[in-house]
Amino acid sequence: MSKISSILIANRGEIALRVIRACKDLGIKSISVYSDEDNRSIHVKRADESYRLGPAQASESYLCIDKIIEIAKLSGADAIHPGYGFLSENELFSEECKKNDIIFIGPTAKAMELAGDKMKCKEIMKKAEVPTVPGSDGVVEDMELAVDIAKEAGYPVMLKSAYGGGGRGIRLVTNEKELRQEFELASNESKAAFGKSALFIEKYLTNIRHIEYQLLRDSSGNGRHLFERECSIQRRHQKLIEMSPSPVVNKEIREKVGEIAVRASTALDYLNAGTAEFLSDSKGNFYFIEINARLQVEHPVTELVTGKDLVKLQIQVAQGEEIPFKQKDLELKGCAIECRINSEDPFYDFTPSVGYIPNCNIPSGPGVRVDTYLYPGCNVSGYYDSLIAKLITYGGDFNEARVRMKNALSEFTIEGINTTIPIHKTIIEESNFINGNISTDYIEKYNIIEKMKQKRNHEYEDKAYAAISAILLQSEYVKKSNLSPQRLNRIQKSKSGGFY
Ligand code: MV4
Repeated sequence: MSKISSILIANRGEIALRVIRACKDLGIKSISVYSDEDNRSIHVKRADESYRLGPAQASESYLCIDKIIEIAKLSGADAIHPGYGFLSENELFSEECKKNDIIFIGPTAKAMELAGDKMKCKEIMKKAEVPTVPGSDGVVEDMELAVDIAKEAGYPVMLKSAYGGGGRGIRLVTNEKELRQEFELASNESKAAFGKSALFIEKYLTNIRHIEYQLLRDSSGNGRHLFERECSIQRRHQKLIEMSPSPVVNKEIREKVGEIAVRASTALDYLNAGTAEFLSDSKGNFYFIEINARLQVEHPVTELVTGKDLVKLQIQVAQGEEIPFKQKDLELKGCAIECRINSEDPFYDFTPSVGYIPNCNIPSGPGVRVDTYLYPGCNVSGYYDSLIAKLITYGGDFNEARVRMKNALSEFTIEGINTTIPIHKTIIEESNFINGNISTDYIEKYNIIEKMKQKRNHEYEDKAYAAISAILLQSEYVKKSNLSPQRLNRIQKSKSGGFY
Protein backbone atom coordinates (compact mmCIF):
# COMPACT_ATOMS: atom_id res chain seq x y z
CA MET A 1 0.00 0.00 0.00
CA SER A 2 1.35 3.39 -0.97
CA LYS A 3 -1.21 6.10 -0.49
CA ILE A 4 -1.36 8.53 -3.42
CA SER A 5 -1.49 12.18 -2.40
CA SER A 6 -0.82 13.85 -5.77
CA ILE A 7 -1.50 12.86 -9.37
CA LEU A 8 -0.08 14.29 -12.58
CA ILE A 9 -2.62 14.07 -15.40
CA ALA A 10 -0.74 13.40 -18.64
CA ASN A 11 -3.61 14.42 -20.88
CA ARG A 12 -5.89 17.29 -21.95
CA GLY A 13 -9.53 18.00 -22.80
CA GLU A 14 -12.51 16.38 -21.16
CA ILE A 15 -10.61 13.37 -19.78
CA ALA A 16 -8.14 15.61 -17.95
CA LEU A 17 -11.14 17.31 -16.31
CA ARG A 18 -12.68 13.95 -15.48
CA VAL A 19 -9.51 12.83 -13.67
CA ILE A 20 -9.18 16.18 -11.83
CA ARG A 21 -12.75 15.66 -10.58
CA ALA A 22 -11.84 12.23 -9.16
CA CYS A 23 -8.71 13.72 -7.51
CA LYS A 24 -10.82 16.39 -5.82
CA ASP A 25 -13.33 13.78 -4.62
CA LEU A 26 -10.49 11.85 -3.00
CA GLY A 27 -8.67 14.89 -1.59
CA ILE A 28 -5.71 14.29 -3.89
CA LYS A 29 -3.65 17.15 -5.31
CA SER A 30 -4.04 17.38 -9.10
CA ILE A 31 -1.20 18.46 -11.36
CA SER A 32 -1.91 19.27 -14.99
CA VAL A 33 0.35 19.69 -17.99
CA TYR A 34 -0.39 21.66 -21.14
CA SER A 35 0.89 22.55 -24.58
CA ASP A 36 1.06 26.15 -25.83
CA GLU A 37 -2.18 25.50 -27.73
CA ASP A 38 -3.91 24.70 -24.41
CA ASN A 39 -2.67 27.52 -22.19
CA ARG A 40 -6.23 28.84 -21.85
CA SER A 41 -7.88 25.44 -21.32
CA ILE A 42 -9.87 24.70 -18.18
CA HIS A 43 -7.80 21.66 -17.20
CA VAL A 44 -4.98 24.14 -16.62
CA LYS A 45 -7.11 26.38 -14.39
CA ARG A 46 -8.90 23.66 -12.51
CA ALA A 47 -5.85 21.63 -11.42
CA ASP A 48 -4.03 22.58 -8.23
CA GLU A 49 -0.80 23.06 -10.20
CA SER A 50 -0.06 23.32 -13.93
CA TYR A 51 3.12 23.00 -15.96
CA ARG A 52 3.91 23.87 -19.56
CA LEU A 53 5.06 20.95 -21.71
CA GLY A 54 5.99 22.59 -24.99
CA PRO A 55 4.68 23.52 -28.46
CA ALA A 56 1.25 22.51 -29.77
CA GLN A 57 2.29 19.33 -31.64
CA ALA A 58 1.53 16.26 -29.50
CA SER A 59 5.01 14.92 -30.29
CA GLU A 60 6.45 18.05 -28.61
CA SER A 61 4.06 18.00 -25.65
CA TYR A 62 1.58 15.30 -24.58
CA LEU A 63 3.70 12.52 -26.11
CA CYS A 64 7.00 13.64 -24.55
CA ILE A 65 7.78 10.93 -21.99
CA ASP A 66 10.93 12.68 -20.75
CA LYS A 67 9.28 16.05 -20.20
CA ILE A 68 6.31 14.52 -18.40
CA ILE A 69 8.50 12.41 -16.09
CA GLU A 70 10.65 15.46 -15.39
CA ILE A 71 7.59 17.53 -14.40
CA ALA A 72 6.28 14.65 -12.27
CA LYS A 73 9.58 14.55 -10.35
CA LEU A 74 9.84 18.32 -10.09
CA SER A 75 6.29 18.64 -8.75
CA GLY A 76 6.59 15.62 -6.48
CA ALA A 77 3.72 13.70 -8.11
CA ASP A 78 3.16 10.27 -6.54
CA ALA A 79 1.32 8.96 -9.57
CA ILE A 80 0.47 9.65 -13.21
CA HIS A 81 -2.93 9.15 -14.83
CA PRO A 82 -2.53 8.88 -18.62
CA GLY A 83 -6.22 9.28 -19.59
CA TYR A 84 -6.91 7.69 -23.00
CA GLY A 85 -4.96 8.13 -26.24
CA PHE A 86 -1.51 9.80 -26.06
CA LEU A 87 0.71 7.69 -23.73
CA SER A 88 -2.06 5.62 -22.15
CA GLU A 89 -1.03 2.34 -23.78
CA ASN A 90 2.69 3.04 -24.09
CA GLU A 91 4.76 0.31 -22.41
CA LEU A 92 7.84 2.49 -22.34
CA PHE A 93 6.01 5.24 -20.46
CA SER A 94 4.68 2.76 -17.91
CA GLU A 95 8.25 1.43 -17.47
CA GLU A 96 9.71 4.94 -17.08
CA CYS A 97 7.16 5.71 -14.37
CA LYS A 98 8.21 2.56 -12.52
CA LYS A 99 11.91 3.38 -12.84
CA ASN A 100 11.27 6.80 -11.31
CA ASP A 101 9.12 5.47 -8.46
CA ILE A 102 5.96 7.01 -9.85
CA ILE A 103 2.77 4.94 -9.78
CA PHE A 104 1.32 4.50 -13.28
CA ILE A 105 -2.47 4.44 -12.93
CA GLY A 106 -3.16 1.69 -15.41
CA PRO A 107 -2.03 -1.80 -16.39
CA THR A 108 1.52 -3.13 -16.07
CA ALA A 109 3.90 -2.89 -19.04
CA LYS A 110 3.67 -6.67 -19.39
CA ALA A 111 -0.13 -6.70 -19.68
CA MET A 112 0.06 -3.79 -22.13
CA GLU A 113 2.51 -5.71 -24.27
CA LEU A 114 0.26 -8.80 -24.33
CA ALA A 115 -2.80 -6.70 -25.12
CA GLY A 116 -0.87 -5.03 -27.95
CA ASP A 117 0.15 -8.31 -29.52
CA LYS A 118 -3.11 -9.70 -30.92
CA MET A 119 -1.68 -13.12 -31.68
CA LYS A 120 -0.03 -13.71 -28.32
CA CYS A 121 -3.21 -12.47 -26.70
CA LYS A 122 -5.35 -14.84 -28.75
CA GLU A 123 -3.11 -17.77 -27.83
CA ILE A 124 -3.46 -16.99 -24.11
CA MET A 125 -7.24 -16.70 -24.52
CA LYS A 126 -7.50 -20.05 -26.24
CA LYS A 127 -5.62 -21.65 -23.32
CA ALA A 128 -7.96 -19.93 -20.88
CA GLU A 129 -10.95 -21.28 -22.85
CA VAL A 130 -12.08 -17.80 -23.81
CA PRO A 131 -13.90 -18.17 -27.17
CA THR A 132 -12.08 -16.52 -30.09
CA VAL A 133 -12.88 -16.26 -33.81
CA PRO A 134 -12.08 -19.53 -35.65
CA GLY A 135 -8.94 -19.29 -37.80
CA SER A 136 -5.22 -19.92 -37.86
CA ASP A 137 -3.27 -21.12 -34.83
CA GLY A 138 -0.80 -18.29 -34.49
CA VAL A 139 0.88 -16.30 -37.22
CA VAL A 140 0.99 -17.65 -40.76
CA GLU A 141 4.35 -17.11 -42.44
CA ASP A 142 3.84 -19.22 -45.53
CA MET A 143 1.56 -18.39 -48.46
CA GLU A 144 0.60 -22.01 -49.24
CA LEU A 145 -0.25 -22.60 -45.59
CA ALA A 146 -2.44 -19.47 -45.69
CA VAL A 147 -4.27 -20.83 -48.73
CA ASP A 148 -4.96 -24.14 -46.93
CA ILE A 149 -6.17 -22.46 -43.74
CA ALA A 150 -8.50 -20.14 -45.67
CA LYS A 151 -9.92 -23.08 -47.61
CA GLU A 152 -10.51 -24.94 -44.34
CA ALA A 153 -12.19 -21.92 -42.65
CA GLY A 154 -14.18 -21.11 -45.81
CA TYR A 155 -14.20 -17.76 -47.65
CA PRO A 156 -14.56 -14.89 -46.96
CA VAL A 157 -11.71 -14.63 -44.44
CA MET A 158 -9.93 -11.77 -42.74
CA LEU A 159 -6.21 -11.21 -42.79
CA LYS A 160 -5.18 -9.41 -39.64
CA SER A 161 -1.90 -7.93 -38.54
CA ALA A 162 -0.80 -9.07 -35.07
CA TYR A 163 0.06 -5.46 -34.25
CA GLY A 164 -3.06 -3.83 -35.66
CA GLY A 165 -6.08 -2.90 -33.61
CA GLY A 166 -8.87 -0.40 -33.87
CA GLY A 167 -9.37 -1.24 -37.54
CA ARG A 168 -5.75 -0.93 -38.66
CA GLY A 169 -4.09 -3.79 -40.50
CA ILE A 170 -7.21 -5.77 -41.36
CA ARG A 171 -8.05 -7.02 -44.85
CA LEU A 172 -11.11 -8.83 -46.12
CA VAL A 173 -10.49 -11.44 -48.81
CA THR A 174 -13.22 -13.30 -50.64
CA ASN A 175 -11.31 -15.84 -52.74
CA GLU A 176 -7.94 -17.55 -53.21
CA LYS A 177 -6.72 -15.07 -55.85
CA GLU A 178 -7.40 -12.13 -53.54
CA LEU A 179 -5.83 -13.96 -50.64
CA ARG A 180 -2.58 -14.48 -52.59
CA GLN A 181 -2.43 -10.80 -53.55
CA GLU A 182 -3.30 -9.40 -50.15
CA PHE A 183 -1.17 -11.88 -48.24
CA GLU A 184 1.89 -10.87 -50.26
CA LEU A 185 1.20 -7.16 -49.74
CA ALA A 186 0.41 -7.44 -46.05
CA SER A 187 3.33 -9.69 -45.17
CA ASN A 188 5.78 -7.43 -47.05
CA GLU A 189 4.40 -4.45 -45.12
CA SER A 190 4.80 -6.33 -41.88
CA LYS A 191 8.34 -7.48 -42.76
CA ALA A 192 9.32 -3.91 -43.54
CA ALA A 193 7.86 -2.64 -40.27
CA PHE A 194 8.76 -5.42 -37.80
CA GLY A 195 11.26 -7.56 -39.65
CA LYS A 196 8.89 -10.51 -39.73
CA SER A 197 5.53 -11.53 -41.07
CA ALA A 198 2.90 -11.18 -38.43
CA LEU A 199 -0.37 -12.13 -40.08
CA PHE A 200 -3.12 -14.36 -38.86
CA ILE A 201 -6.29 -15.54 -40.53
CA GLU A 202 -9.83 -15.53 -39.20
CA LYS A 203 -13.20 -16.53 -40.57
CA TYR A 204 -15.04 -13.36 -41.58
CA LEU A 205 -18.06 -12.74 -39.39
CA THR A 206 -21.01 -10.82 -40.85
CA ASN A 207 -23.92 -8.95 -39.30
CA ILE A 208 -21.97 -8.43 -36.12
CA ARG A 209 -22.21 -6.28 -33.06
CA HIS A 210 -19.37 -4.81 -31.07
CA ILE A 211 -20.06 -5.51 -27.42
CA GLU A 212 -17.42 -4.84 -24.79
CA TYR A 213 -17.07 -5.53 -21.07
CA GLN A 214 -15.72 -3.10 -18.51
CA LEU A 215 -13.13 -4.85 -16.36
CA LEU A 216 -11.39 -4.02 -13.13
CA ARG A 217 -8.67 -6.07 -11.48
CA ASP A 218 -6.61 -5.33 -8.37
CA SER A 219 -3.12 -6.29 -7.23
CA SER A 220 -4.54 -8.98 -4.91
CA GLY A 221 -5.93 -10.78 -7.95
CA ASN A 222 -9.58 -9.83 -7.53
CA GLY A 223 -11.28 -9.39 -10.88
CA ARG A 224 -14.70 -7.89 -11.58
CA HIS A 225 -16.70 -6.99 -14.65
CA LEU A 226 -19.03 -4.00 -14.68
CA PHE A 227 -21.29 -5.41 -17.39
CA GLU A 228 -21.36 -4.70 -21.10
CA ARG A 229 -21.46 -1.68 -23.37
CA GLU A 230 -22.99 -1.89 -26.82
CA CYS A 231 -20.70 0.00 -29.22
CA SER A 232 -21.92 -1.15 -32.63
CA ILE A 233 -22.85 2.30 -33.91
CA GLN A 234 -19.62 3.50 -35.47
CA ARG A 235 -18.26 4.92 -38.71
CA ARG A 236 -14.88 3.85 -40.08
CA HIS A 237 -13.90 2.44 -36.68
CA GLN A 238 -14.80 5.67 -34.89
CA LYS A 239 -17.50 5.02 -32.35
CA LEU A 240 -20.47 7.39 -32.46
CA ILE A 241 -22.90 6.06 -29.85
CA GLU A 242 -22.40 3.67 -26.94
CA MET A 243 -24.93 2.35 -24.46
CA SER A 244 -25.45 0.00 -21.59
CA PRO A 245 -27.15 -2.42 -21.42
CA SER A 246 -26.96 -3.88 -24.94
CA PRO A 247 -30.45 -4.51 -26.34
CA VAL A 248 -29.45 -8.11 -27.15
CA VAL A 249 -27.89 -9.08 -23.83
CA ASN A 250 -30.14 -10.64 -21.19
CA LYS A 251 -29.24 -11.47 -17.58
CA GLU A 252 -28.09 -14.97 -18.45
CA ILE A 253 -25.79 -13.90 -21.32
CA ARG A 254 -24.57 -10.90 -19.29
CA GLU A 255 -23.35 -13.16 -16.49
CA LYS A 256 -21.97 -15.85 -18.77
CA VAL A 257 -19.93 -13.51 -21.00
CA GLY A 258 -19.00 -11.38 -17.98
CA GLU A 259 -17.46 -14.42 -16.34
CA ILE A 260 -15.52 -15.09 -19.57
CA ALA A 261 -14.30 -11.45 -19.64
CA VAL A 262 -13.02 -11.73 -16.06
CA ARG A 263 -11.29 -14.99 -17.01
CA ALA A 264 -9.61 -13.12 -19.89
CA SER A 265 -8.28 -10.47 -17.48
CA THR A 266 -7.01 -13.15 -15.10
CA ALA A 267 -5.22 -14.96 -17.92
CA LEU A 268 -3.28 -11.75 -18.65
CA ASP A 269 -2.69 -11.03 -14.95
CA TYR A 270 -4.27 -7.69 -15.79
CA LEU A 271 -4.13 -4.75 -13.38
CA ASN A 272 -6.49 -1.76 -13.05
CA ALA A 273 -9.33 -0.84 -15.47
CA GLY A 274 -9.54 -2.37 -18.92
CA THR A 275 -12.01 -3.49 -21.55
CA ALA A 276 -12.56 -6.85 -23.19
CA GLU A 277 -13.89 -6.41 -26.74
CA PHE A 278 -16.14 -9.05 -28.25
CA LEU A 279 -17.80 -9.50 -31.60
CA SER A 280 -21.25 -11.04 -31.35
CA ASP A 281 -23.04 -12.62 -34.31
CA SER A 282 -26.77 -12.88 -35.02
CA LYS A 283 -26.85 -16.38 -33.45
CA GLY A 284 -25.74 -14.87 -30.14
CA ASN A 285 -22.18 -16.26 -30.21
CA PHE A 286 -19.58 -14.08 -28.53
CA TYR A 287 -15.97 -14.04 -29.73
CA PHE A 288 -13.22 -12.27 -27.82
CA ILE A 289 -11.14 -10.02 -30.11
CA GLU A 290 -8.95 -7.76 -28.02
CA ILE A 291 -8.23 -6.06 -24.70
CA ASN A 292 -8.06 -2.29 -24.49
CA ALA A 293 -5.50 -1.53 -21.79
CA ARG A 294 -6.87 1.84 -20.69
CA LEU A 295 -9.88 3.69 -19.35
CA GLN A 296 -12.09 4.23 -22.38
CA VAL A 297 -13.91 7.27 -23.74
CA GLU A 298 -17.27 5.57 -23.12
CA HIS A 299 -16.67 4.72 -19.43
CA PRO A 300 -19.41 7.15 -18.21
CA VAL A 301 -22.10 4.87 -19.62
CA THR A 302 -20.95 2.15 -17.22
CA GLU A 303 -20.69 4.64 -14.36
CA LEU A 304 -24.33 5.64 -14.78
CA VAL A 305 -25.76 2.11 -14.87
CA THR A 306 -23.61 0.78 -12.01
CA GLY A 307 -23.34 3.88 -9.80
CA LYS A 308 -19.57 3.34 -9.56
CA ASP A 309 -16.87 5.97 -10.13
CA LEU A 310 -14.38 4.21 -12.39
CA VAL A 311 -11.62 6.83 -12.08
CA LYS A 312 -11.81 6.76 -8.28
CA LEU A 313 -11.63 2.95 -8.44
CA GLN A 314 -8.61 3.17 -10.76
CA ILE A 315 -6.82 5.34 -8.20
CA GLN A 316 -7.76 3.08 -5.29
CA VAL A 317 -6.53 -0.01 -7.13
CA ALA A 318 -3.33 1.79 -8.16
CA GLN A 319 -2.51 2.52 -4.53
CA GLY A 320 -2.83 -1.15 -3.68
CA GLU A 321 -6.37 -1.26 -2.32
CA GLU A 322 -8.65 -4.17 -3.05
CA ILE A 323 -11.77 -3.60 -5.15
CA PRO A 324 -14.36 -2.59 -2.53
CA PHE A 325 -17.20 -4.78 -3.86
CA LYS A 326 -17.93 -8.35 -4.85
CA GLN A 327 -19.30 -9.34 -8.25
CA LYS A 328 -22.67 -10.22 -6.74
CA ASP A 329 -22.94 -6.75 -5.16
CA LEU A 330 -23.03 -5.15 -8.60
CA GLU A 331 -26.32 -4.42 -10.27
CA LEU A 332 -27.01 -3.00 -13.73
CA LYS A 333 -29.80 -0.50 -13.19
CA GLY A 334 -31.61 1.52 -15.88
CA CYS A 335 -30.05 2.50 -19.19
CA ALA A 336 -27.40 4.98 -20.30
CA ILE A 337 -26.60 6.28 -23.79
CA GLU A 338 -23.56 8.31 -24.86
CA CYS A 339 -23.29 10.43 -28.01
CA ARG A 340 -19.75 11.45 -28.98
CA ILE A 341 -19.76 15.04 -30.13
CA ASN A 342 -16.85 15.63 -32.46
CA SER A 343 -15.63 18.81 -34.14
CA GLU A 344 -16.30 17.38 -37.60
CA ASP A 345 -18.73 18.16 -40.42
CA PRO A 346 -21.00 15.12 -40.83
CA PHE A 347 -22.44 16.66 -44.01
CA TYR A 348 -18.98 16.79 -45.56
CA ASP A 349 -17.44 13.36 -44.93
CA PHE A 350 -16.65 14.19 -41.29
CA THR A 351 -13.82 16.55 -42.17
CA PRO A 352 -12.35 18.33 -39.13
CA SER A 353 -13.96 21.65 -38.24
CA VAL A 354 -11.96 23.74 -35.80
CA GLY A 355 -11.69 27.25 -34.45
CA TYR A 356 -13.09 29.83 -32.06
CA ILE A 357 -16.37 29.08 -30.23
CA PRO A 358 -18.06 32.45 -29.66
CA ASN A 359 -20.81 30.78 -27.65
CA CYS A 360 -22.13 27.40 -26.58
CA ASN A 361 -25.04 26.16 -24.54
CA ILE A 362 -24.51 22.95 -22.60
CA PRO A 363 -27.63 21.00 -21.57
CA SER A 364 -28.18 19.78 -18.02
CA GLY A 365 -30.97 18.36 -15.89
CA PRO A 366 -32.19 15.03 -14.49
CA GLY A 367 -30.39 12.14 -16.19
CA VAL A 368 -28.16 14.41 -18.29
CA ARG A 369 -24.35 14.37 -17.96
CA VAL A 370 -21.97 16.28 -20.22
CA ASP A 371 -18.24 15.62 -20.08
CA THR A 372 -16.63 18.47 -21.99
CA TYR A 373 -13.88 21.07 -22.02
CA LEU A 374 -15.95 23.59 -23.98
CA TYR A 375 -16.84 27.05 -22.66
CA PRO A 376 -18.13 30.17 -24.43
CA GLY A 377 -15.08 31.82 -25.96
CA CYS A 378 -12.87 28.73 -26.04
CA ASN A 379 -10.91 27.45 -28.98
CA VAL A 380 -11.16 23.99 -30.58
CA SER A 381 -7.74 22.99 -31.83
CA GLY A 382 -6.93 20.93 -34.89
CA TYR A 383 -3.79 19.52 -33.28
CA TYR A 384 -5.52 16.83 -31.23
CA ASP A 385 -8.40 14.38 -31.56
CA SER A 386 -11.80 15.75 -32.50
CA LEU A 387 -13.80 14.70 -29.41
CA ILE A 388 -15.10 17.93 -27.87
CA ALA A 389 -17.96 16.69 -25.69
CA LYS A 390 -19.64 13.53 -24.53
CA LEU A 391 -23.35 13.81 -23.98
CA ILE A 392 -24.54 11.01 -21.73
CA THR A 393 -28.14 10.47 -20.65
CA TYR A 394 -29.55 8.09 -18.10
CA GLY A 395 -33.07 6.76 -17.66
CA GLY A 396 -35.00 4.01 -15.91
CA ASP A 397 -35.18 2.25 -19.26
CA PHE A 398 -33.90 2.65 -22.83
CA ASN A 399 -36.74 4.88 -23.94
CA GLU A 400 -36.38 7.29 -21.04
CA ALA A 401 -32.65 7.60 -21.75
CA ARG A 402 -33.38 8.01 -25.46
CA VAL A 403 -35.99 10.76 -25.01
CA ARG A 404 -33.66 12.57 -22.63
CA MET A 405 -30.93 12.31 -25.28
CA LYS A 406 -33.25 13.66 -27.99
CA ASN A 407 -34.15 16.64 -25.82
CA ALA A 408 -30.59 17.32 -24.67
CA LEU A 409 -29.33 17.15 -28.28
CA SER A 410 -31.91 19.75 -29.31
CA GLU A 411 -30.73 22.04 -26.48
CA PHE A 412 -27.00 21.62 -27.16
CA THR A 413 -25.69 24.50 -29.26
CA ILE A 414 -22.07 25.02 -30.27
CA GLU A 415 -21.46 28.12 -32.39
CA GLY A 416 -18.58 28.64 -34.79
CA ILE A 417 -17.81 25.07 -35.87
CA ASN A 418 -19.62 22.04 -37.30
CA THR A 419 -20.20 19.08 -35.02
CA THR A 420 -21.61 15.56 -35.14
CA ILE A 421 -24.79 16.64 -33.30
CA PRO A 422 -26.94 16.39 -36.50
CA ILE A 423 -26.11 12.70 -37.04
CA HIS A 424 -26.98 11.95 -33.41
CA LYS A 425 -30.33 13.77 -33.80
CA THR A 426 -31.03 11.54 -36.81
CA ILE A 427 -30.06 8.27 -35.13
CA ILE A 428 -31.89 8.96 -31.88
CA GLU A 429 -35.22 9.02 -33.76
CA GLU A 430 -34.42 6.34 -36.34
CA SER A 431 -36.68 3.27 -36.17
CA ASN A 432 -33.96 0.59 -36.32
CA PHE A 433 -32.07 2.30 -33.50
CA ILE A 434 -35.26 2.58 -31.47
CA ASN A 435 -35.90 -1.14 -31.96
CA GLY A 436 -32.36 -2.16 -31.00
CA ASN A 437 -31.77 -3.34 -34.56
CA ILE A 438 -28.13 -2.27 -34.80
CA SER A 439 -24.86 -3.73 -36.09
CA THR A 440 -21.39 -2.49 -36.99
CA ASP A 441 -22.66 -1.56 -40.48
CA TYR A 442 -25.69 0.34 -39.13
CA ILE A 443 -24.70 3.74 -40.63
CA GLU A 444 -24.32 2.40 -44.19
CA LYS A 445 -27.07 -0.24 -44.00
CA TYR A 446 -29.78 2.25 -43.05
CA ASN A 447 -28.47 5.22 -45.08
CA ILE A 448 -28.10 7.36 -41.97
CA ILE A 449 -26.08 10.06 -43.73
CA GLU A 450 -28.82 10.39 -46.38
CA LYS A 451 -31.51 10.53 -43.67
CA MET A 452 -29.54 13.26 -41.89
CA LYS A 453 -29.40 15.31 -45.12
CA GLN A 454 -33.15 14.88 -45.68
CA LYS A 455 -33.81 16.03 -42.14
CA ARG A 456 -31.72 19.14 -42.75
CA ASN A 457 -33.59 19.86 -45.98
CA HIS A 458 -36.90 19.68 -44.10
CA GLU A 459 -35.55 22.12 -41.53
CA TYR A 460 -34.45 24.47 -44.31
CA GLU A 461 -37.93 24.23 -45.86
CA ASP A 462 -39.53 25.18 -42.55
CA LYS A 463 -37.24 28.15 -42.27
CA ALA A 464 -37.98 29.10 -45.87
CA TYR A 465 -41.73 29.12 -45.10
CA ALA A 466 -41.06 31.30 -42.10
CA ALA A 467 -39.00 33.71 -44.17
CA ILE A 468 -41.55 33.84 -46.99
CA SER A 469 -44.50 34.36 -44.67
CA ALA A 470 -42.64 37.07 -42.77
CA ILE A 471 -42.07 38.93 -46.03
CA LEU A 472 -45.63 38.38 -47.26
CA LEU A 473 -47.02 39.88 -44.06
CA GLN A 474 -45.74 43.20 -45.36
CA SER A 475 -47.97 42.84 -48.44
CA GLU A 476 -50.61 45.51 -49.14
CA TYR A 477 -53.23 42.72 -49.53
CA VAL A 478 -52.62 41.59 -45.96
CA LYS A 479 -53.15 45.12 -44.77
CA LYS A 480 -56.33 45.51 -46.89
CA SER A 481 -57.75 42.15 -45.77
CA ASN A 482 -59.96 41.76 -42.76
CA LEU A 483 -57.75 38.99 -41.31
CA SER A 484 -57.30 39.60 -37.61
CA PRO A 485 -53.72 39.75 -36.24
CA GLN A 486 -54.44 36.54 -34.30
CA ARG A 487 -55.51 34.70 -37.46
CA LEU A 488 -52.51 35.98 -39.42
CA ASN A 489 -50.28 34.84 -36.64
CA ARG A 490 -51.83 31.38 -36.66
CA ILE A 491 -51.45 31.05 -40.45
CA GLN A 492 -47.83 32.05 -40.26
CA LYS A 493 -47.01 29.69 -37.37
CA SER A 494 -48.71 26.70 -39.06
CA LYS A 495 -46.46 27.13 -42.07
CA SER A 496 -43.23 27.97 -40.30
CA GLY A 497 -42.94 25.25 -37.67
CA GLY A 498 -42.36 27.95 -35.10
CA PHE A 499 -39.32 29.44 -36.83
CA TYR A 500 -39.03 33.12 -37.63
C1 MV4 B 1 -13.50 -8.79 -37.65
C2 MV4 B 1 -14.67 -8.59 -38.40
C3 MV4 B 1 -15.26 -9.68 -38.99
N1 MV4 B 1 -14.70 -10.91 -38.86
N2 MV4 B 1 -12.99 -10.04 -37.56
C4 MV4 B 1 -12.39 -4.24 -36.91
C5 MV4 B 1 -11.54 -3.61 -35.85
C6 MV4 B 1 -10.97 -4.71 -35.04
N3 MV4 B 1 -11.01 -4.36 -33.65
C7 MV4 B 1 -11.77 -5.91 -35.36
N4 MV4 B 1 -12.58 -5.58 -36.51
C8 MV4 B 1 -13.32 -6.52 -37.13
N5 MV4 B 1 -12.87 -7.80 -37.05
C9 MV4 B 1 -13.59 -11.04 -38.15
N6 MV4 B 1 -13.05 -12.27 -38.05
C10 MV4 B 1 -15.18 -7.29 -38.48
C11 MV4 B 1 -14.50 -6.24 -37.86
C12 MV4 B 1 -15.11 -4.94 -37.99
C13 MV4 B 1 -15.57 -4.21 -36.87
C14 MV4 B 1 -15.46 -4.68 -35.58
C15 MV4 B 1 -15.91 -3.94 -34.50
C16 MV4 B 1 -16.51 -2.71 -34.71
C17 MV4 B 1 -16.63 -2.23 -35.97
C18 MV4 B 1 -16.16 -2.96 -37.07
C19 MV4 B 1 -16.31 -2.45 -38.36
C20 MV4 B 1 -15.85 -3.15 -39.42
C21 MV4 B 1 -15.23 -4.39 -39.26
